[in-house]
Amino acid sequence: MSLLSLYDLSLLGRPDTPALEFDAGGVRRAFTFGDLEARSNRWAHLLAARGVAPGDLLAFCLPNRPAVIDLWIAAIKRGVILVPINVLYRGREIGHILADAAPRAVVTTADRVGDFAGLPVWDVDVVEAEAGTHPAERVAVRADAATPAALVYTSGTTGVAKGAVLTQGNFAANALALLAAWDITHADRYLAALPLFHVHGLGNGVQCWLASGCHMRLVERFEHDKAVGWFEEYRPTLFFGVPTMYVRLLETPAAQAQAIGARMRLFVSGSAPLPAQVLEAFAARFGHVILERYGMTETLMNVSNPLVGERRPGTVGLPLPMTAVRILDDGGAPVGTDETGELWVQGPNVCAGYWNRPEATAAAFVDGWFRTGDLGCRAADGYITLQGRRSDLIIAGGFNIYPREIEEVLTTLPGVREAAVVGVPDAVRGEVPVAYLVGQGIDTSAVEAALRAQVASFKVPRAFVVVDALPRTALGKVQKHLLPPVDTRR
Ligand code: MLC
Ligand code: AMP
Repeated sequence: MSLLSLYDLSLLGRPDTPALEFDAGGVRRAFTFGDLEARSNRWAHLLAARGVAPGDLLAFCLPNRPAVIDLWIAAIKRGVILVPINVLYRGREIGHILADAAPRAVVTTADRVGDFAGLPVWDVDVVEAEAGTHPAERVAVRADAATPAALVYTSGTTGVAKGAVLTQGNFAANALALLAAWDITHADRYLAALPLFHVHGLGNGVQCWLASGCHMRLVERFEHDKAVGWFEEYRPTLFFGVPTMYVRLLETPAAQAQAIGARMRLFVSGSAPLPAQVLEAFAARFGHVILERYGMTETLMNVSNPLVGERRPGTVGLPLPMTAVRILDDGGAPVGTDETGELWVQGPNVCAGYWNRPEATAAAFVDGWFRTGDLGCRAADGYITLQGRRSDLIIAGGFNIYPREIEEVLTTLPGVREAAVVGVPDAVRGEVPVAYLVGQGIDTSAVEAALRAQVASFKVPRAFVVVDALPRTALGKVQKHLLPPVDTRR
């Protein structure tokens, strides 16, 4: 199945239905599905006119705005593979993606044009205006479930950011599974505050919206001091968020929270663990038990608590329709009930592999099953609980941080001989990174400033601790759990 045939239920089937609204500079822009069909056709013509052929890669680094939607639908129509880039990424992170994917061009905002050396950079405002000069008639290439739709970079289980090749079939299967599991229909109103450069916002939010034909209010980014106002004014029925957003929403005054909760149908959380006490506090305040689900960039969504039935705190629930989950020990044998093992998944939601990395792909896939690197156990009644990861990945506010990447940059800075980065618990972000440094005459403020210039702000450690030596095993491996505790409270 091509993804467009799913979108067509909305784009062609409900042309006069309001589809999308977005506020910019105090002005509301509103679009019907028919408008989106015409706009994306114009963008598809523009891609052709600018020499982007089916199968080509095109990167974008954009805050949420309607142009991302136009670009996405146009790329599906033209068979172009999009490469989303996190807007918080800096030079070296961007450089890695550009070197690895070698896209034809990148679409970005005027202020970021200088960040993308060595390839054509398209100013999104220029492109949007130019698209308006192209015809509104549909052009669409033949595509099927195996046609790649996006290359989404993730640090995955090994630390080097790799591009997961997500196909049209992956996105379609994920959308259909979520529509069925969460009963999303045209009657929903979805408040979209997740960034569209990650699969939570793009793979779940945008796909469920287009496949169901519901209404979407898109906001540029989640801002906790504005979020309550959005809920009050837009009156959504559906919200997808990372745990940090729910922690922020707990600050909502009780009466307002009750009123918002009374109008909502479903709050979904994922991308990082939702602490059971946040689920409980949210239920007390908003009158809703948040539905927690589990996914990955490489697999889109795998496991979800049920819409009807028990949403069990601390668990991610049961495998989604079409997805199978095995929990295996180090030798590849199934573990028993309540025993910990690695989750392996299989289904039409699982990516085709990693871009240009046959060895990483071969290591991740065994007999058609994808090794997630996540550890967990399954209760007798099937509910799955995640218990950590095989790697030392840190997840801060739903953004991934791979310690080794930060350690490598730190050891290039003046005075720093060795570095170890660990995650420490944080009430709002879930985890935050902390750095331990060994060296001579280290100026931690200078180290922080130099690091900030090179990596995304969420990766900059909350504290820098200078120590005499890093605790190591006899084989020289750093024993991170033996590093002295540090207070990161603000
Ligand atoms: C955060 N910041 C952004 C931003 N999000 N800047 C621009 N655009 C965005 N979209 C920056 C802020 O400027 C600030 O920078 C810092 O991040 C924290 O911002 P804050 O305002 O204090 O936000 P906070 O209330 O803490 O909330 C942060 C957050 C953000 C929840 C908005 O963490 C976020 O959007 N997380 C979503 C990540 C996500 O989509 N993950 C899905 C991955 S896919 P500074 O310089 O002050 O630090 C996946 C698979 C799956 O994992 O299962 O879903
Ligand atoms: P990413 O590489 O950004 O796609 O992040 C995927 C990882 O996020 C998964 O491998 C999990 O470790 C984590 N994750 C996603 N959802 C959850 C959840 N509900 N609870 C705990 N961890 C989660």
